[in-house]
Amino acid sequence: MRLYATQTSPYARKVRIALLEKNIPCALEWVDLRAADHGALEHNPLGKIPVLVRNDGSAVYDSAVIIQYLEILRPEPAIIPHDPEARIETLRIEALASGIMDTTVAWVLEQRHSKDCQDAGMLQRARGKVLAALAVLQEEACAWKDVAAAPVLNLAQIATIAAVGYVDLRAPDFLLQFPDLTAWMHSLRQRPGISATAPQ
Ligand SMILES: N[C@@H](CCC(=O)N[C@@H](CS)C(=O)NCC(=O)O)C(=O)O
Repeated sequence: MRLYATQTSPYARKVRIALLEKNIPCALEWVDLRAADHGALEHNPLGKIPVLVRNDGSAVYDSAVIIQYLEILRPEPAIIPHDPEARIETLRIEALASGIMDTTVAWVLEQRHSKDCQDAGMLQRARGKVLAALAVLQEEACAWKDVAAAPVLNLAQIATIAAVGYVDLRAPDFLLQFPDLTAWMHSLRQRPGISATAPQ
C-alpha cells in the first residue's frame, strides 16, 4: 500500500499515526500540492491528500474513510472502540478535530492574502470557532492523562494530536489559552508514531 501525503497535512498525519499505532506497513509518497500534475491527482479527482492506494491499485479517500478501511484491514489493535456509545463519542471528537483542521486551513489561506484583501470578519469568525473547539478538546484531554504509555492511542486522541499539532504549526497563538492541551500533546512526544509524524 502507498499513502500520498505531505509532511504538514494534519489529515495525512492522522492517517500516518493510525498506521503506526496499528503497525500497518505502508509506503509514503510525498506530494507537492502546488504542482499541476502531482501524483495524488491520478487517484483522487479532487487532488486532495491523503489518498491510500491499495495493492490492487484502487484508491481510498478521504482521511476518515481511510481510517475506517484500516480498522477493517487490521481490526486489532482497534483505534475505534466497539462499544456503541464510546464509538460515537470517538467519531464525534474525530469530526471536531477535522473541523479544527478545516477551519485553521481556511484561516491560513485567508491570512496569506495581502492585508488589504483579507476578510477580517472571516478571520475573526474562524479564529473564534477554532478556539471554541480547542476548549472542548482540552476538556476531553483531561481524561487522557495516562495515555503516553498506553498500548495504542484511540482515534479521538490521534485526531486531536493531528489537529492541535497543525494549529501549533500554523497559528501557535491560538494555543496560548490552552496550556493543558498543549502539555498533553507534548507528553506524547516520546511515542514513535507521534515524533515520526510531527509536521516539519
Ligand atoms: N476532508 C479531507 C481533507 C483533505 C485536504 O483538504 N487535504 C489538503 C491538504 S492538508 C489538500 O489536499 N489540499 C489540496 C487541494 O485542496 O487541492 C480529508 O479528511 O482527507
